[in-house]
Amino acid sequence: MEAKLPKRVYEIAEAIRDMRIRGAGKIARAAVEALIIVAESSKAQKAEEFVQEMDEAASLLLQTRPTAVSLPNGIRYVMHRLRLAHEEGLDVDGLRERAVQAGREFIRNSIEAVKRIAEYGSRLIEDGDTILTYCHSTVAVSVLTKAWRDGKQISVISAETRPKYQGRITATVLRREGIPVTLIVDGAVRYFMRRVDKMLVGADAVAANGAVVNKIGTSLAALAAHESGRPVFVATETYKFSPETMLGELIVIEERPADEVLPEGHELYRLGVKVRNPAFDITPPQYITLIITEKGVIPPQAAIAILQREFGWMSARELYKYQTYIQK
Ligand code: RUB
Repeated sequence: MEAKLPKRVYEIAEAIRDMRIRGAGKIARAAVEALIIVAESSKAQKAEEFVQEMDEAASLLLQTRPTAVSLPNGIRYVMHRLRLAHEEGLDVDGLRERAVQAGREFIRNSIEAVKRIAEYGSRLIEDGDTILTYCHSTVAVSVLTKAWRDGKQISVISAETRPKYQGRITATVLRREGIPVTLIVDGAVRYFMRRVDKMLVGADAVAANGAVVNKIGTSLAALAAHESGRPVFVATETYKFSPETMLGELIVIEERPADEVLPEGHELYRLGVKVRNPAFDITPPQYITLIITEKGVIPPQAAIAILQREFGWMSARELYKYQTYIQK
């Protein structure tokens, strides 16, 4: 029988799905927060019931957005520790404590990671730099803000990022800091590239081969940067690295509703025009200069080393077993 989860958990899942909570880091923290809510409010009497409730919440949250690897990794962080505690034979209160502790630890580490990336990343920014950014990444913004607060006179070109215009959020946040910002349409990225010193973006996922998944259009911008010989930096926490890609799995690219591109009822639909709305694309490692993580700055080719360090304790078999466990 399916457990009735707290209302707030459905609300969080819905907010992630319809992008009121967005950006890979915030998505992961919100999902883990939801697991903490389930753990704290569970009325389960038996350990099995408690684990089942947590499992149901995990599956609900996992289905909200498919591309941000931070989401399954955040959920895995809590559920793996819960599973170990269950194997140890802990009772409901013991399991609750472990789950809440793991959740809080993930959120704390995640916030700490962003601060550290800001420190490492800002060292790559020079006084007088003009930096092109795409979409809205909290991590990329924190790098730019840190550089600015350190006294570097930077300016930013923000691509507006159709169809949801996250570039406007970036422009708002940076402008409120006092940073000079120019907003451009996505199609103007190559036009401006020669006036730019660097490109900086966040990530939704990083694959074992160093390819980076980020907002649709990032790979075109990176291609233009490559053509103009401009460095491309990606600022991302290591929990956005995808362990499944070590086993050759591909990252799923989310396809969002057509009405984000063309409003419902538009004449073009009647004419039979199809609309496609992939939310992310893949930038190959050869167009990426460096990936800035909380563990240090690495070339994209070293992504596998990060994955082995973070997830090396799981053999391929273990990982599959665990994956099945959380996707049940
Ligand atoms: C957001 C996006 C961001 C990454 C990183 O896409 O592509 O660049 O998620 O964000 P969406 P952060 O708006 O569709 O969620 O650095 O904040 O984790």
